[in-house]
Amino acid sequence: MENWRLNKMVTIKQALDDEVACNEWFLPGNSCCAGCGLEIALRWAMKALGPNTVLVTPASCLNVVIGLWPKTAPNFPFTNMAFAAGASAATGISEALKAKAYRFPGKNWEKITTLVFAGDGGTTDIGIQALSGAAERNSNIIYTCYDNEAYMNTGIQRSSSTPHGAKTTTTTLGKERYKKNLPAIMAAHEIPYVATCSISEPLDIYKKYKKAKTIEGCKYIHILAPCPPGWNYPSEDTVEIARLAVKTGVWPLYEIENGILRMHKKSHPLLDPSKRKPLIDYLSRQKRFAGMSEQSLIELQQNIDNDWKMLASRLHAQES
Ligand SMILES: Cc1ncc(C[n+]2csc(CCOP(=O)(O)OP(=O)(O)O)c2C)c(N)n1
Ligand code: SF4
Ligand SMILES: [Mg+2]
Repeated sequence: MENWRLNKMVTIKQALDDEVACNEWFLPGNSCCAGCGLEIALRWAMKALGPNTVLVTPASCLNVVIGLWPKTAPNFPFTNMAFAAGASAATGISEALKAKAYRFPGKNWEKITTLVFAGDGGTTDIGIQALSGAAERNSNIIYTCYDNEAYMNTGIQRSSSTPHGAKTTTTTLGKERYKKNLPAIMAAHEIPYVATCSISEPLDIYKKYKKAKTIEGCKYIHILAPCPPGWNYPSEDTVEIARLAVKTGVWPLYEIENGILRMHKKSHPLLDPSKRKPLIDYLSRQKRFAGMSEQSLIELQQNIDNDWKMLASRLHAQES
């Protein structure tokens, strides 16, 4: 085995500090497509959270790929939920667990984590009012948006999380509008924890979920999860494409804990635009961006730069 690969494996092993993390909780043999980013996201989130977790899954690819009992992939309790109701169902579960802990002290009901894993359609469009309500109530849940940037399960329709220029079956010439910045919207709710992740940084996913588990209240984690059939690239490129999203600045990695923004070590240097890889390196790997006009490219770049300026001004305000 190549040395760098061996070193990386040793680092990962050292970081997975407990037995729970060395186990698999979202089992292989499920019906995800080859190279599915969602599968990597859930696998690593569950390594951090362990089986003492209840998963709520609104209508989405995940809803389907978990499979049918007794051959279901999650090796822990989960519930399928109506499309719009992920956050409200999770609030109900977490309140029920609180009531159980009160009525039956010493049984560790309060140690169970309530987790939502919802797609971008289920989060940025149809689930946003339930999510906003849960955030305002500060419900004790971890809400995850796994973002494959379209309604994949029903045939690649655009969502408000689809980026400018991307072709879907409902934006055949490329989407005109820009991606909705949901992490920023959630941060504006002033919940205790908001984070972004990429499936190319599994240890970052692991650490952020470990942290989220210890925080009381509403936690929001948004994971970029590439999708080979939806983004139109070869399945073996998933991790590389997610990595390019980070390196080009398309997807900044950060966390906002009690209002304090911290950039991930791979994103912090990119506050300087000259350190970012060219946007085209990311776009040219995916056929959904094929044929994008020069003007669209410039507009997308401006939109990305504006998001970075917002992050930089927040960091600057913190420091002064
Ligand atoms: C109220 C309602 N409208 C539409 C659907 C059909 N539907 C099921 S999954 C899905 C797409 C979900 O997209 P997203 O949340 O992005 O998850 P993904 O499929 O991309 O994983 C749709 C439209 C539904 N189940 N319920
Ligand atoms: S369509 Fe995309 S998100 Fe859905 S299972 Fe396949 S790769 Fe995963
Ligand atoms: Mg989606």
